[in-house]
Amino acid sequence: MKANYFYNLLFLGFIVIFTSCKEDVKKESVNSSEELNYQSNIEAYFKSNTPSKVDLPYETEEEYQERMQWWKDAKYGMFIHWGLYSQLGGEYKGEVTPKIAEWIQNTLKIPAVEYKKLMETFNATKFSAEEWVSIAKAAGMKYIVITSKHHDGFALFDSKVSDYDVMNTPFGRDVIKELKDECHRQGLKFGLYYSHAIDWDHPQAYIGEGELQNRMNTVDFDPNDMDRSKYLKEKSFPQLKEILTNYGTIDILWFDMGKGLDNEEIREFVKITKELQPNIIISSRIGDEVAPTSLNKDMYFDFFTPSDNYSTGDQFEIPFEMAGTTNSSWGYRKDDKEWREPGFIINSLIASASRNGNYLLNVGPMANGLIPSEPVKNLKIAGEWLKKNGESVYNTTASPFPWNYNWGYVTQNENKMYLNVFNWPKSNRIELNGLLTKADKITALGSSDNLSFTQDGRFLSIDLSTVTKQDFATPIVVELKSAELNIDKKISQNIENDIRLDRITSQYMKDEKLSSWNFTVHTPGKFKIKIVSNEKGNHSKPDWTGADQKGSVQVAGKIIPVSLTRDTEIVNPTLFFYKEIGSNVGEIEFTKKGTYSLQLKGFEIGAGKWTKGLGLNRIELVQK
Ligand code: H79
Repeated sequence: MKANYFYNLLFLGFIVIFTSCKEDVKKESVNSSEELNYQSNIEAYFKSNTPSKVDLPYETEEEYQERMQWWKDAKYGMFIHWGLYSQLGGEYKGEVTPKIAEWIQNTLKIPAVEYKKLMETFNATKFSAEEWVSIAKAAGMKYIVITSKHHDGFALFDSKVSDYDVMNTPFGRDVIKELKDECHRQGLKFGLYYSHAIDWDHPQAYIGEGELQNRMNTVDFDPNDMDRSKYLKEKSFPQLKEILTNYGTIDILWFDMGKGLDNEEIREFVKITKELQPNIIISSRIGDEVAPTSLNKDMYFDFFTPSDNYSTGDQFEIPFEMAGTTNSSWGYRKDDKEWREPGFIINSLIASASRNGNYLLNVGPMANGLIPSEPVKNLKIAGEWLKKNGESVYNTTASPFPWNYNWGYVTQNENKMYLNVFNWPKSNRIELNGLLTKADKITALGSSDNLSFTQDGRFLSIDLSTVTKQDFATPIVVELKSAELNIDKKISQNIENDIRLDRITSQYMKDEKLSSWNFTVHTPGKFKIKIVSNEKGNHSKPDWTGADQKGSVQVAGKIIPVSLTRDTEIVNPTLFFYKEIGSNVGEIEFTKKGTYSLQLKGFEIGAGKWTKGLGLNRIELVQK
């Protein structure tokens, strides 16, 4: 999937569209956390979706925020992929699929008539909605999203539109109804995934040409002889109406893989959805996310879905939701035992929360209805941590700082800031850089003992030596004198004298392949320069594009030629399958205090999993 893409581009899209009337439009800039006014851009976004075009009820920004509130507070949901493919567990007639298990029909080119025979044996004797919802609840999840129909076309609900549904299996129970009722009984919100564009059972489900044809069923059907409007009219629109009509309130509609649909069709999907469920929340994969600038004008969605299992520390224009797997597949895969550890899960969740995002973590139940025991165990352990420390996650808002910290992540709730320490520093101290609001009181979450701290100018330094370190992460609560934070967003050397230049704080000029930062130095000296970049691409064969380009670093009057080498490797849980690669590129001396600039030249930057260019994460200047 070429999806995703475009972290930066999302920003760029908004910046370009919404500032283009001003005369001072400069080059494209990636970050500009200081200048960007998120609120007004959201407003502009909604105003661009006027009723005249989409024929939707107009919604003000306040109404949007209100409708999204439960979702933003929830932070954590369970994704469930379950269907006929669950019986195969990634293997068909002795052949193991090299790709994600729910794609097996497509990847192994199984003829539809053969694949459909799986209906005859679908009998989930151990299925219990109560058990699934209890697992999600014990994990600390606040909502569930399940595949009402995945790409194979098989419906897990009672459909009058198509016989290819769960009612025509020996199981014969409406899974969607049972799960929905149970979710609402146990107080969880309930959403549906619906594969609106791809359908391997319908002969007319045309997506597009070239690469897009890999997503279609070309084993049984001839792509040259397809009329998508028939598929939409005969199956996709009417089934969408069924799931939005027959089950009471549906809280989320998780459209996926909408690339290939045109804007008129997308508008029709939105219209049906919103008319039947006015408060529903819609995923951005309803359309082609590769072209956000045009989508912003013509589309309507409520949250943005960045690349699966790939969180790069960016903060988006609208809230995002990172969808992730507990092993490497969405549908059950019997040979995949590489389960995500509780610490990884907690890390991904908090990394998302600290950047205005939710985490939708998947389980792939087996055909008998049981969720594999390993992820259940890991989810439960993470859930126990959340039970104790949930205050630092639920109902919070993003970090007020534009940069990231080595020790962990920041979230905020009114005048409280939560610092979740994942990497315990050897010095037993952590610091905040740029906080001008005064701290009143600092404690470890769950303890009333005051921690000692110093606050001097832009630096708040906290002594952790009396804190009992928790498993996985230890939240520290900073109570501030005011909920209106005053943050100095200029980059500065930190207390340990190092300088961290995150990609998200850079100014980026794409045409000139130039990333630049300004920062202040308070303690001069010699520094090692290290460039850290992320692997990307297909998770089964991560690609590191660092060696593809050459350039230079210009800093303090010195030009240092740069060709990146794979010097160090770090596992960063938020990237799951991908590593952070460190490249040592030389040294620099700052002889005086003051403001400096650093420019990275010659490198096209593409932070997304599928975007072209170097997956730049940050540059570290470490004092020798
Ligand atoms: O529902 C889950 C996946 O089945 C679907 N979205 C999540 C939430 C999905 N994830 N990744 N993809 C789809 C990427 C698909 C990439 C593709 Fe391919 C490349 C489709 C065709 C070529 C991977 C490789 C799947 C089949 C071959």
